[in-house]
Amino acid sequence: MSTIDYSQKIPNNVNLGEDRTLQRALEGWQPNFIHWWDDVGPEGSTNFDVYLRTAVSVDPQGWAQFGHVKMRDYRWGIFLNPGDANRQVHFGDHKGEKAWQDVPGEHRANLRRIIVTQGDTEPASVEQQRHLGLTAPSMYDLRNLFQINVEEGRHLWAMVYLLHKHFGRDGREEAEALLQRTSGDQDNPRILGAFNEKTPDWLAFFMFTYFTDRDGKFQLSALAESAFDPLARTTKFMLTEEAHHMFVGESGVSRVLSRTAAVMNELKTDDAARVRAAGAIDLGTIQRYLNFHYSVTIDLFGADQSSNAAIFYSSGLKGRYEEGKRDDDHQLKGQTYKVLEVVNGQLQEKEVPMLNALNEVLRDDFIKDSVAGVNRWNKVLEKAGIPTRLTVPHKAFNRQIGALAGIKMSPDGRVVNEVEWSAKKADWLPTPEDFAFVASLMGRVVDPGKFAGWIAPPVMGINRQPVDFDYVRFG
Ligand code: BYC
Ligand code: FE
Ligand code: FE
Repeated sequence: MSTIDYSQKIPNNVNLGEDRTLQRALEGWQPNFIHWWDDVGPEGSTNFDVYLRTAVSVDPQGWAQFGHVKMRDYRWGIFLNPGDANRQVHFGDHKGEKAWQDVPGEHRANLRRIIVTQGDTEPASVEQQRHLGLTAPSMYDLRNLFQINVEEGRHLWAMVYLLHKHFGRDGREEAEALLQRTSGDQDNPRILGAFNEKTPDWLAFFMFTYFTDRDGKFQLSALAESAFDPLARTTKFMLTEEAHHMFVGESGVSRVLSRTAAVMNELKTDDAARVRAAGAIDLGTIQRYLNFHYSVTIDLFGADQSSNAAIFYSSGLKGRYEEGKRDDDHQLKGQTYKVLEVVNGQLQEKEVPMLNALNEVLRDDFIKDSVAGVNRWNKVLEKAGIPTRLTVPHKAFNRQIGALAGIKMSPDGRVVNEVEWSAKKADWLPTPEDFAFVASLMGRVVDPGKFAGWIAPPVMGINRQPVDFDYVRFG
């Protein structure tokens, strides 16, 4: 198995030492990355020793090693899954041809754009989460936040490697620009909508890692099918790290629900004000956060009809989720798919060429996967004997991208008029008052084994360590 060379300035399994020019270019980018990390990375974390996993191999059996690491000294590196010399393009117009080790000239602009868009989300999420360490509900959660942050930093490295290695001068310029755009910045924002939103508190963080990191799972899976082999191999390895990010979100929301249910049972109430007064987050607020994060995340899949999506697929740049497991012709010409549109104030299905609807296909795969986890959250409520259930809102609710953008839609899928929208909006999306309440619960709890009152402890610690392990040592 290819182990990773940690003796190098930039740990890697791509024989970086053999390509001096590339190595020098990346070593030139490295201090800019560290500068960016110091500037907008996790606030105040520089001297913390954190129990982090670091990739030591790309072998799925045992790829990571755990130990206390100074945040600043985390070894961000470049790791590609092993290649297969006989790999073939398995979808689109080039199906059956040999997979590409270099970028074909005619696909260069599109590939660069995909890699830049992917790369842009990674530092964006670190920026969005930078203040959360100050209000961690426990040392365990603080460690998980930092783990995610360093790995999103590594995902940025993954894309920057591809830009530097395969796109020459404009690749290097794009790599610089990835450190210059800033989440939420007026003049130079991140590329995609969800990555310019705030992640103001830990409930938002758990929803983000459940829903938005799951967009990562689906987009990376689609890129892992790419005919451009280095992109496929890089994203495959990123996916091994992604599972933990979504776990943090799913288990985080479960633990919030578990605490809320306990308070509701203790007080024998479902009254939001009483639940809040007891220091737990009422189910209505949780549902509104869910509605928000779900809707901004499904926007990340792009317009429901997109000629870009058709080109990306036909030219082999980006496949479908689990392309290899599907039994159709993997070219999709002449096939159709149903998308939604509004005609005379009514939602209607419309059959369109499937190639143009591939953003919608991926969004629908994402939706299925998301709903499964929401059902697991509902099991927590069910077990506690609470009759309320969480639901994902209708696909057209609160959309900003594609044919459904700007439509006034209730979460249960009715087109509503302006008056009803204004009257009900505060029931459907988090209000300033919800944010203020959740913010009021955010204190810093960092003694080993202690947890804030609004969240239950996890069932297990990290890497079989006890829940009260000292995951973070404050220097
Ligand atoms: N916000 O034809 P369309 C992750 C733009 S998450 C703002 O549909 P296309 C992570 C679009 O760029 C995974 N703008 O575009 C998670 C286009 O702009 P131009 C991220 C948007 O190309 C958590 C225009 O609207 N990876 O890894 O078919 C933490 C027309 O749209 C948005 C990827 O996304 C939006 N939401 O599809 C850390 C993979 N949506 O050209 C990390 C790479 C669309 O008119 N990206 N626009 O100026 C892609 O595959 C595609 O670019 C998209 C868009 C699916 C995003
Ligand atoms: Fe990522
Ligand atoms: Fe992630």
